[in-house]
Amino acid sequence: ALDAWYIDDSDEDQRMPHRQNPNQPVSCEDLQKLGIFHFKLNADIYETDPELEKIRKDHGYSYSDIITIAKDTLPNYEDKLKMFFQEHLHLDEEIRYILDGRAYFDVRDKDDRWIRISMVKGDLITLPAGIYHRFTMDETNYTKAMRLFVGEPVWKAYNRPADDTDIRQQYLSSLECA
Ligand code: KMT
Ligand code: NI
Repeated sequence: ALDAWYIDDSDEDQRMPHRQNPNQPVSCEDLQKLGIFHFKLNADIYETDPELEKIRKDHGYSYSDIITIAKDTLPNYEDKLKMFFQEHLHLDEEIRYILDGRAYFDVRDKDDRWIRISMVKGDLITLPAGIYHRFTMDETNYTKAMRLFVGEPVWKAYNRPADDTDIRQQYLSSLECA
């Protein structure tokens, strides 16, 4: 199961866990209600993994690439980390599979509170189009991740506020009970 929690509001280093005391855990079911899904895979065999193949086939994730985020491997490391940590949304799903290392994804819940999701090797997560989110390294400063996409990737991020976009309105509607 994923480890996720509501973060505190201290402005110490974003790489720290920012847990509240006592910890305020968020369950996998809570995340599913926000449209977030998680798969646990064996990252040691990602190149030949039939489970990954099945997920890709079922969801149409035809595109993939691999990004290694570390000071020495990613050009403009500091700038990119700042960009990743800007609260934003996309017009498409964001799908990330941690192949090595670790990191955090922060997502807004329906009351606009930040949830931090701990992502370690083997975690694949899908964030729905229109959800506000951000990404940060943790204290280990190293992540290798597969980025998946349906068709040609569109990396464009809409920084908050993006509340007047159709995708944001559609996402908010999807959270309401029928
Ligand atoms: C994003 O959209 O913020 C990212 O792609 C972060 C790096 S991928 C783990
Ligand atoms: Ni994003």
